[in-house]
Amino acid sequence: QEYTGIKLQVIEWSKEAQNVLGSIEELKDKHIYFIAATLRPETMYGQTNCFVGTGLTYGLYKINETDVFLCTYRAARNMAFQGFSSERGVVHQLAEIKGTALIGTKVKAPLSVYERVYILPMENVLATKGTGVVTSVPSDSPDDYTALQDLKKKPDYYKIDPSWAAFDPVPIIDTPAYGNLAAPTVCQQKKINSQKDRVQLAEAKEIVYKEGFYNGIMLVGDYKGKQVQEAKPLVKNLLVSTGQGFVYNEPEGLVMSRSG
Ligand code: ZZB
Repeated sequence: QEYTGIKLQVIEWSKEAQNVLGSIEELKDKHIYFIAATLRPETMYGQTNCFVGTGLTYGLYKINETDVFLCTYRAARNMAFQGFSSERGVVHQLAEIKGTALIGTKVKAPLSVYERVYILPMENVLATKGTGVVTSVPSDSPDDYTALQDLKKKPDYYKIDPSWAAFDPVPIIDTPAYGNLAAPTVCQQKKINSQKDRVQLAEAKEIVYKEGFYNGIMLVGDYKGKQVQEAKPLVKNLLVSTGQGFVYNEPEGLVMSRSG
């Protein structure tokens, strides 16, 4: 599985993260990035937030003299075999932190129309997939749309400040069947009410993915007017060539056997 790793730079830590990480000397003056794994680089214009799993633990890993990546240990280890560490296969962990402590951290999401977005909680983040960090595009991902709606409806329950979730989905891809906000449209049609509606969400994801990929037209950004299929590798190259992203492979068989 080939992912694009997206680098979301930390602008300001949440209070809790500041407490855990603030005194760590090796993190001072470093560029620290949440690393999200995506299969849809062309949708990055519509990022409204970034999700972490509340039950997951993350590490901060030294990549080189200036950069630190935040992701699961599993992902850091895979990356260490793909050139993201000074010594092949060796991870250099600087700190560890729980997903819940990261919520409310302010980051810069590459290409997003929003200047700054927040780290927010999602219930269904898989520890065994990607980096455990999931950047959120509610316009074109039913999972993201539903999780963000849940947060907007119940900020107290999810222990977030409402302002962190106060970002509207951005029309970034036009589709003949579901218009320019395909995920919200399909979620409404299927009457999906919460991120706990797993079965319907899986169906919605399949539908939205196919329609966007095969019939979608870019409405924004550097490849506005182009078909999604055509824009996808171009946006990926743009992210990589500007240092805002990188190509990351997940050895699927290996992942399955390790995660058990
Ligand atoms: C941005 C994005 C925009 C995504 C979109 C999807 C969509 P798949 O096909 O099942 O492999 N993802 C990545 N890592 C995780 C994780 N650890 N736990 C849960 N979800 C994760 O799904 C790949 C997608 O799953 C990735 O691409 C990522 O979300 C999410 F408009 O990144 B995507 C219709 C889907 N649209």
